[in-house]
Amino acid sequence: MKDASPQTVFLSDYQPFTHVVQQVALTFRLAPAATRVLARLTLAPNPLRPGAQDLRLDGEGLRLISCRVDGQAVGVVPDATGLTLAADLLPNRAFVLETEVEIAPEANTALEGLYMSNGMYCTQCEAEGFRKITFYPDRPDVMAPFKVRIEGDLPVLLSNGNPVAQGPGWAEWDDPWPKPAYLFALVAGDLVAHAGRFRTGSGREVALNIWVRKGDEDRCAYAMDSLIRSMAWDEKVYGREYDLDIFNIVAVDDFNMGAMENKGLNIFNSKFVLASPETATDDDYARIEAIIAHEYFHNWTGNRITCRDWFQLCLKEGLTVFRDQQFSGDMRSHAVKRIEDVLMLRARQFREDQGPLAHPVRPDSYMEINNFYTATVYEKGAEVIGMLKRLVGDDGYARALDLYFDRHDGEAATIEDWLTVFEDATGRDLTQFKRWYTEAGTPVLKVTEDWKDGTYTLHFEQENPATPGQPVKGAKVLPIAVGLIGGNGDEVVPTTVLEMTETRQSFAFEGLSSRPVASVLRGFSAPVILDFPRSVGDREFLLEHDTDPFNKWEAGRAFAKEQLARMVTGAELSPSWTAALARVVLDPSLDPAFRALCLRLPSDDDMAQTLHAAGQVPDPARIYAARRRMGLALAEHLAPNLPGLLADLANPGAFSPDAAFAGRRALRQALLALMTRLDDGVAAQMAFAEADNMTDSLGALTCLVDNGRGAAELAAFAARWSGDANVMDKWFMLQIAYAAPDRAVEVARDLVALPSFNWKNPNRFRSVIGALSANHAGFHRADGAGYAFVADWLLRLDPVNPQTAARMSTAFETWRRYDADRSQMVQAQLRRILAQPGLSRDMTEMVGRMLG
Ligand code: B3K
Ligand code: ZN
Repeated sequence: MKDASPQTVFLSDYQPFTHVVQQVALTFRLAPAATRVLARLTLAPNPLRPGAQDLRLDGEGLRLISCRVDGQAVGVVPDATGLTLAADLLPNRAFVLETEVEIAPEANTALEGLYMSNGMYCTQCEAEGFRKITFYPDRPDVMAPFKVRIEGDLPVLLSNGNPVAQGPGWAEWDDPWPKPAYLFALVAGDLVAHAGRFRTGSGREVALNIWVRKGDEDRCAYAMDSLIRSMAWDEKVYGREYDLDIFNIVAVDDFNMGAMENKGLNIFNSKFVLASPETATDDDYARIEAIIAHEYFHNWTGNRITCRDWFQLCLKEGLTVFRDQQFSGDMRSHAVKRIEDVLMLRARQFREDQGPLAHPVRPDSYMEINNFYTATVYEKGAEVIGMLKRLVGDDGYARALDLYFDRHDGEAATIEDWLTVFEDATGRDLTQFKRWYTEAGTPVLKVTEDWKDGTYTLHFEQENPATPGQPVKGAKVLPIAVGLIGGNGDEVVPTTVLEMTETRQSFAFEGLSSRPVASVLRGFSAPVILDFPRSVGDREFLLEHDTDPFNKWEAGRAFAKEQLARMVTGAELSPSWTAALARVVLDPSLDPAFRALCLRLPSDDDMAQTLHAAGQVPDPARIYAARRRMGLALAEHLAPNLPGLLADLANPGAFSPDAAFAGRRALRQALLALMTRLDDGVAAQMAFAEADNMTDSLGALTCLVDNGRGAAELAAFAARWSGDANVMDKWFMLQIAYAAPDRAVEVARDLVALPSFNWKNPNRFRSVIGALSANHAGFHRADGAGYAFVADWLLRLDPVNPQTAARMSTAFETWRRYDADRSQMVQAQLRRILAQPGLSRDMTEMVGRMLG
């Protein structure tokens, strides 16, 4: 939606809506170019807003056909953003407002509101898409029961709630649970269902369906299994039962994000539903399980209890991410899950927090709310809940959650409500803790230690860096989980949570017989940058002996980063790093998935972030070269062991997506990557030829491409999978992400010239533009060609799909890290984007913030 002068919305301006909506009845007469939407709203004055009030309804791009109040036609003319009914047109009691509008779903390329994807109608209303369907108070605190009638010549017609009646060409649905408009959904298509059943704890039967295009039904089993496990888990762990007779999931190919939790009718990007061993990698399986769970868990955390306004987004997203992380940990491995989550947090959220787009977990203003579905709201929002749980304990957390569901069921709540529940359930004062919600930025936790007369002391100092609009901040409450390990590897002080509330604080451990080695910030107990200079000996010791799996991994990680930081300045890699890492990799008592994570070298972007945080100017080409040297040294060190390890890890018979098997494949893949550095691609070529599943096939192909090989294999892959868009996205992505830095832009240019580069499809667009920005040295190459390429494509996508274009623009959020030439080139591209006439509100806000 074009918007010449986008307005800023402020949290402090919140007011309840003028009216309450008691009931919504919608009729859709579907037609691609001219769908009619009849809305019958039963409204009443809101006692919270006394006096006669105008009724303002949101609406964008709607052709108004008629408008009636209690059956009487009223002459009103909509403006660009909605419709106002003056107070004198409205009775001072309950009344019925009927509108009829016309919309054109086939012309909707923004994929927000009602749109079409491969002949199927589908909706996406969060955050503000419902206003593109009908005139309505499109805000989350207006909750109402919805009845929906769909008329259309497609065989499957779905909406929220329970099915009421259907006949040829029509269907009626009734959702008894009051909901905000952002949870409305409609789907109409020629679809088939993969069906299942679930019996709730109280004995109600729920029909489950995953609706897909014909031919995809046999790729739904894993998603269905994940759904059933999610439903059982939420009953067992949170005491939350499902509350309708039916739960539908629909897979769609054109979708701006992962999935959407519409009440009783979740809509998914098909890449997060469809899986078979031949087409999905182990990572895909894990993501499907997590996203199915996430959307299902929203039924309680998001739908039954929703957000008062969009500033409270983390109330549902942070909590639901936290819940899906717990679930995945229970299903798989808590240690591995925690490491993966922290890798993601650092790669996305720390990156965001350290740049011009930094914002609090609960922002206090926005121009376009879609720009705030961020790693900060989601992932840092989940970390904040993890800290809260650690501070109040598992029992306190369980009591608080029970109280939250009791007290706020059916309501639109706030972060204040959430914290009050914890205060009431546990008696703890959370005034200071609330800063985690209101202040942006990643705290830096500096640690020093001393040892004297049997007393070991840890000295902590926290720094809360300035972020846009927030120059000065108070100290945060930091739960710092610490354990002390004796020289023989025994734990002399088991994990203890130190609560830091001041800028500087020391904690002493008395009565020790010898100097211990401290394991600090176990389980990554607070989302901070830990600045604790350690000796090589301590790092080696912790990598070998730490009983906390996160910190065991972290010891190797910190060690690798220190080595890389020295190597970019030309220093040699220390053989003690290689030897220490090899010991972990060769330790058969350790989980293969954990060993695979230890083998994963810090990414180039992670190193750039780390060097920048240490006050240096990162040089992308040098970082890339140092990481390649480090990988080669590790490969050479492990060379004698590689053939044996690879043989031991060969697939034992039929494919299973289980965590245990996936872990073996991950380790094998990491070792194959090392082998490919040494053997001219022979092992990877063989692995590619023998692969009977996508994990192994794509893994082998990645090894080849990463070493400038694999032309024949890429061609064979494309020939086999050209009819499968989700698989072909991987093919696009891989070639660019793993291209040699000086070739990445050229590879991307060649790929966008292919007829199969359907750039209006968000998955395909991301698989090219996202892959180029993920190729750190390629994107940041010195002549600026990477920047120009990405900017060109953002400008092209913006008028078609501003939401996805704005999201992809975060490729540029790190520009301040780099040297003057690069910074200037990025700024020039950002200014070029900003100068584009008719630039979307989404992009205007993002680029404006990035330029600062
Ligand atoms: N709530 C949706 C995200 C909506 C994004 C709107 N731009 C999916 C999720 O977080 O579960
Ligand atoms: Zn969510």
